[in-house]
Amino acid sequence: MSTLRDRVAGLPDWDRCAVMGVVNVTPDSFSDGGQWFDTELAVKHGLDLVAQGADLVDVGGESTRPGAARVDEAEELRRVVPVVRELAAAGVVVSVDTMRAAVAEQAIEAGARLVNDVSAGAADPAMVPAVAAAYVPFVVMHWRGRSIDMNNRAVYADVVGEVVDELGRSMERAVAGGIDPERIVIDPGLGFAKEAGHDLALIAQLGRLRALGRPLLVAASRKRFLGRVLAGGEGAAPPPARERDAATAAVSAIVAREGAWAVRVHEVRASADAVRVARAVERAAGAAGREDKTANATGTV
Ligand code: PMM
Repeated sequence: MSTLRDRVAGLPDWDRCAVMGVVNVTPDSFSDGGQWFDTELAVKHGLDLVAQGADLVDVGGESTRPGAARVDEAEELRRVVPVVRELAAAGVVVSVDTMRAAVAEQAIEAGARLVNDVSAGAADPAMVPAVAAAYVPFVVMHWRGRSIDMNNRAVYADVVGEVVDELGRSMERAVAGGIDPERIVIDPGLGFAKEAGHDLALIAQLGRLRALGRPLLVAASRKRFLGRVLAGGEGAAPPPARERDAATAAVSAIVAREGAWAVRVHEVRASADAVRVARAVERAAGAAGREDKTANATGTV
């Protein structure tokens, strides 16, 4: 665990784990599909998330849920760019969630300040050069292939070790393609080619990902592994995605305490509280540590 705050060049410093609110401008995302599938509603939702405590807002126009088919580029542009433009004009720090370089480029022109590509540049060879040229921060997520068949790739001997190695290679490719290492954020890709046990192991051993030396984004919000945890026994029905927000906030508190740079969540308010509590506990731990040292030095313990 680090008490030094991670910094990402090109983005504000938040002095605690940041909260990234999600705006999915899609008809079919597994957790909130269809709710914000309209520019005006999506913009309003983004502003509401900021009012609830989001530090930045991640706008996406393509669902990455397991089994999802791709949308075409023109449609993705139509969904994403106007929402990015309006939120950025309102002063919101906007991230764009896309696997397409053309969408990233137009979103950046419209004011996006971070590119969040779940494929880390693997889905579109033009992505890394586009992000490098725009000189914006880039999320490198652990990914083993497209949503359509990713569940078949959830095979690991040592999930944490393999995720660290594969993320390290994706980072190297991004840097070789011209992206400033100081602008890279890494993400374990919870639920992407992973079973519930893999996701939990990654959360439990987040410190091993910090060995990669870059700030960590954790996106547990409403994911299947939380459904499994809440269902209890094997074979029991998991609660629907929208009933996993308290569990999501619990993960936010845990990973914030473990030094995550940001959490990506659909329901912001509870996670905004969770990261503030984690920060207060971190400060108290720092103060207690200093008191212990003083007491030891003066022989009072
Ligand atoms: N998960 C989803 C979408 N985008 N981006 C990052 N960086 N990390 C993730 O784990 C991630 C993501 C899928 O969830 P959603 O479609 O419900 O938002």
